[in-house]
Amino acid sequence: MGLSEINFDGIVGPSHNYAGLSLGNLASASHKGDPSYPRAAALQGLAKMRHNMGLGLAQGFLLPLPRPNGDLLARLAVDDTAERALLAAAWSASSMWTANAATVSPAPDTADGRCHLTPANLSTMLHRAQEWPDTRRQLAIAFADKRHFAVHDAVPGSLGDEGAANHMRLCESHDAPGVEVFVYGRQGGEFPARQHEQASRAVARLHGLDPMRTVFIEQNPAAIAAGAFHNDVVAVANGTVLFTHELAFADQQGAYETISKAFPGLEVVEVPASAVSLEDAIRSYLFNAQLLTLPSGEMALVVPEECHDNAAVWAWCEGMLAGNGPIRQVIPVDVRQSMANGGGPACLRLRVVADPATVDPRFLLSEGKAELIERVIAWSWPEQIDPSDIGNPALVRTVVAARNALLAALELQELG
Ligand code: SUG
Repeated sequence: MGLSEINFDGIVGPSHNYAGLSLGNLASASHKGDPSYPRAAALQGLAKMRHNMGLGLAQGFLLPLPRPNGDLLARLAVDDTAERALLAAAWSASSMWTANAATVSPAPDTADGRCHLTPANLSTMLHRAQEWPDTRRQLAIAFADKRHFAVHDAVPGSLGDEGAANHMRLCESHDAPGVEVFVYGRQGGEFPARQHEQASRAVARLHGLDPMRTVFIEQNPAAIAAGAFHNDVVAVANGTVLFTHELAFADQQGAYETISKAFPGLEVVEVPASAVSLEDAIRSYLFNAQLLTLPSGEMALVVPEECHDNAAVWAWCEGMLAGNGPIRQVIPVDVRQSMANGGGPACLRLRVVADPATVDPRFLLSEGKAELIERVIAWSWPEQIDPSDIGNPALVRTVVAARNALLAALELQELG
């Protein structure tokens, strides 16, 4: 088999909860303290994976990381007097958003012809900064074949890196050399800019990218201020298409020119602010969509159902479909449990271009395996978590046992 795009979705972990931990992520802040439904959340994620597999696309998954994180609790000496947010950080199921797990450069883009993966240090937020050593361990198992993959360490934490959420790739086809676009933010606004330019540049060097096919673009500070804490909340690319809000980049026209110089075949599908305001884009997560090339060659946009609920956004989608653009289908999916923490369909997946035969098969989904995972989730994931339950010893036992049951079912106990 040849190289194809495989989407690795994060399975939503059994400790999924709403702790309001992410400054600048408006959904996380506004759902702080709500009860969460981990079982429903994980089943929504599985349904999305099955849906995309049903479109004829390769699908993989990554496992939830161990929570609560005893090491983090110990290093912070968390006790009854400590801030609840510190306890909640150690319980966070945030590794579900695998668009932040790593930056991935496919083999055709790199100097040594291997696919390179650098886990994101996620250093801006405490609950996310704990992820990368465990993520790295998992990536090193899934992509263990060193003839085809190189898995790096994260770049040092003083340079924030949030992974594929701030990285886009343009190409004539997934297996052809592409142009990689890194989007960084500049500090100084009300909310943190989580992606540091020098982190992006370090990742590009680590991956051995060709400077002629690598571009660095500044995110629009106004987008960050409006709640676009990652670029993938206002732009997404696939194949030759860049689907973007008009206000995604600090210098929008300059960004198009820079990208087209490196990739002359660029097709921009721009949504003007007059049709969809930044506020509506962020509330609906129109751009946090999976822009997929179907086996027929047509492109489909898998959007959250919230897009359907938003009149301006849906009107724009209908108008776009009636026109003659490159995106031929818009498909809403229900990922509401993840959305309430600021994670749409695109946050939940990490794209890896690879030959599926070179990936550890335990991380690849099939219909049978999807049923198995759903069965484990249905009997072992907690139905509901109230914020006051966090830290409760009985809940600790439940979430640890649930994850262990999944690892056993998938024969991945080495992640235990
Ligand atoms: O890092 N939310 C995540 C959402 C990540 C979305 N990913 C992408 N855009 N690719 C974040 O802000 C909320 C957790 C809480 O508040 O409990 C959270 O971490």
